[in-house]
Amino acid sequence: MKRSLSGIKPTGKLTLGNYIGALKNFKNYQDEYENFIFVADLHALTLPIDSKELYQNTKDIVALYLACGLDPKKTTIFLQSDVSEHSELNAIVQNYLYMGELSRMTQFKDISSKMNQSSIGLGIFAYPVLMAADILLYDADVVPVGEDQKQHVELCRDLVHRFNARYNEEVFKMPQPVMAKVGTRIMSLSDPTKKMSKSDPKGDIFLLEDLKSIEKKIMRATTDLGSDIYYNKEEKPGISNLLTIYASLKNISIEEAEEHFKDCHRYGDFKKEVASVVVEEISKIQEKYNEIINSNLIDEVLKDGAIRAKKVAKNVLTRVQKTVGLYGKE
Ligand code: ATP
Ligand code: LTN
Repeated sequence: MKRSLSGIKPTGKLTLGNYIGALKNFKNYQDEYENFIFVADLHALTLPIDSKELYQNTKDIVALYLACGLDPKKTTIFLQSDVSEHSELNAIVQNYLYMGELSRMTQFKDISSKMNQSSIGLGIFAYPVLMAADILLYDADVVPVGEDQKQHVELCRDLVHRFNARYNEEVFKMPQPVMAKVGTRIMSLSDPTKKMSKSDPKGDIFLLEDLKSIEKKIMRATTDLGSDIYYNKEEKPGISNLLTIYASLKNISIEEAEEHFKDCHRYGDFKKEVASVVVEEISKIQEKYNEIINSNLIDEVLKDGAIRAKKVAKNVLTRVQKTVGLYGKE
């Protein structure tokens, strides 16, 4: 059976962008694939984070994984830090990637351009190495991610080529990034030329936000000149973003969403309909989240998930250790 693997780092409260670009798609693989979904908690340490916040974010993400339809019988749900093989494989594969490659990563360039150059942490620089280890440790065939993570998966593919060529055998499986048909990059509601990101409370919609506040944010979303509803990211970035959100949540194409709104010439009416679809979807998630968050389910799922994940990870790690010639791994 083919394997799918993905994860989210618990750096903040999950947004509608995280949901549409990543989370919503994770469950699509659990019937046809062996599905591994984890919380990338070690990745969350790459930028300063309050320990209590990290703890709560981690718990919330697991509850949201379950609330969004991941079935722990079909999907192995676990914490990265519960499977020490991630760090062990990281220590090996870091030697097969180059600093030049890492410094060309868009996400690193964006983050580091806003920081004092002399205090950029090693972890944030080396982030894609650990991410590659995460993927390779499970022989993943597909990796569902939003657009901003595609480059990191491509780097992982470069590593696979290099490593397998070096040892002249298929030690690592070649992973394929897969993205949602609609909504690989949801934009901020306050500035639709910028990505919706956990760190922008004004333009964000959070999955655990009060429903009234979500509705308000959509009604106030920055829109464009004119009154027609059609998709054009350059002329109408705000309307295009809302159309994308609508299409994704209705599981239809952008063209079908345009068709639906072709006779609507008032932005207010359009926004009201988008808001109601978003509120409906998020309220269902919140209802399930509330049932889960204070139950024992989270700990049970993580305990079982760690055991299942470790079994696979250990095998792959041993294979790699033998390949590179670490003594005693025979
Ligand atoms: P941060 O604000 O800390 O950079 P983030 O909101 O970008 O975080 P990540 O943890 O980096 O979120 O991403 C988790 C997953 O959600 C990734 O697969 C990422 O591609 C996807 N994702 C994040 N933001 C968006 C967005 N605005 N639209 C679509 N997908 C997104
Ligand atoms: N970098 C991803 C999280 C992540 C991930 C992974 C995703 C860490 N390791 C492996 C897919 C596969 C992010 O959410 N920013």
